[in-house]
Amino acid sequence: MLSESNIAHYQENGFILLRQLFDQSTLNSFNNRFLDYASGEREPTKNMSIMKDVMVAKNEIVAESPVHAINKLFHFENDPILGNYTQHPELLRAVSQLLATKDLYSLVTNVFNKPPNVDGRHPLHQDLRYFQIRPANGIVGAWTAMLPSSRESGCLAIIPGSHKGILLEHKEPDWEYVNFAFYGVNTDEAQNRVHVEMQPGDTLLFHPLIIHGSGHNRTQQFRRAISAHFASGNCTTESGDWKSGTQIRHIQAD
Ligand SMILES: O=C(O)CCC(=O)C(=O)O
Repeated sequence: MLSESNIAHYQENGFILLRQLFDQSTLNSFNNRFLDYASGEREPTKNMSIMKDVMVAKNEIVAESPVHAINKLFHFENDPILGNYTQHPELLRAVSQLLATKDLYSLVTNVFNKPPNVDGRHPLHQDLRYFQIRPANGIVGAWTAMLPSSRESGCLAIIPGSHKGILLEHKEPDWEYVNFAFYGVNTDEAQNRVHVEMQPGDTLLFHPLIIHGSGHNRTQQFRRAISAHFASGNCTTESGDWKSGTQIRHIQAD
């Protein structure tokens, strides 16, 4: 349950960090299931994509193992184990408090896998760039560390308060290696970013206009996180019925 000061912090800064929201046995179940898919032992479910890091895809490096090749697993909503992420009671309670409704939908689901020895940076961006539904205040992102996420291993970096701005223009960054659909913004505030170091189970909830990204993994360990975006049932789109989209799932919070 979020306190009033937690909610005020979210409204002022655009994010809130909930330490140890997920226990280790739940994280183990997510990690093991991810490894089943990433190693090729399990066939992807319908709609799921398992994407290679661009450096591996372009043969710039040879991945040490199949799991070292993977940048992200996209759309896990049809997997019963990973899908539990969007059913976690305390997560849903916090999300429903931030969105002021129990009528929730999950929009997109991801496991972000940052192996050692790839560039792996995610440029500063706003997630609203990827969504058609509005209002922005009706959407919240959740990102949970599955493995330690430190500045050294390429943790998230966010610009507190940047959610009070507008949706900026996004472009592919001028970097040598850019993963698929990683767009970035130009901002004078980049020096105000804070690095959010997280231990397994820690969960960041963040506004879709907050400017955030992540850095290189300079360790020899994986950095891995599980993530979903949630929207209020009160959101709308110009293009019509977003709730029947193939990746959208209705979720009833307690
Ligand atoms: O996990 C990462 O490195 C970046 C994730 C991210 O930017 C996002 O969830 O929008």
